[in-house]
Amino acid sequence: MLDAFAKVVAQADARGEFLSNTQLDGLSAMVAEANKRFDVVNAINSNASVIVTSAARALFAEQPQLIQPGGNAYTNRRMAACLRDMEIILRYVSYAMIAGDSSVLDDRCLNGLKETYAALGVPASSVAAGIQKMKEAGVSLANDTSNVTVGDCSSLIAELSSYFDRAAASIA
Ligand code: PEB
Repeated sequence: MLDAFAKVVAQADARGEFLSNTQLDGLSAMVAEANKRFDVVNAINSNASVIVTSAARALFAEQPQLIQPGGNAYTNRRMAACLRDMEIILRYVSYAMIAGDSSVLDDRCLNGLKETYAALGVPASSVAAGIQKMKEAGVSLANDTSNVTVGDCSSLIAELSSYFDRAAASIA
């Protein structure tokens, strides 16, 4: 598991070089913008259950077969497993966001997940659709300017979106 700092150190070390100015500038910008990053992560953490439940509700409205007999979210046990999976994925997206690097998401959540869903007979494309809905909810919460100092968060929002997209793409 890497964060943005460990990542550039590993890259530079692989080449036996000092950190480049570009790498230093990137880290410097990250430090300068750090409070926004904390606000984004806080918006997700403190609204995690809303993000998960609203995304699940939207998913089941779009794909009602999932909650009908024979569906993959039919029975309390499967519904609970589904909501739990969405929460796990959201949690790893939040870790990637605070780390500024996707490796924790890749290594500890996405690695082998597609194969796991195939083995379980859970439709991974439906999970991916659920992730896209969590992205919409997460991005809109992260873009909420009430109770924070207003600033340009476009690159952080793009980064946040990229972690959701990465999770969806890895299992789709
Ligand atoms: C991944 N999900 C399930 C299982 C595992 C995961 C390992 C099998 C074990 C269990 O049931 O608990 N676990 C999960 C994960 C990590 C992990 C992401 C990452 C670290 O350790 N059903 C639907 C939707 C979807 C869904 C499409 C969006 O209709 C999910 C939610 N996951 C789902 C279901 C099961 C499951 C298990 C229904 C239970 C499948 C079954 O037992 O029939």
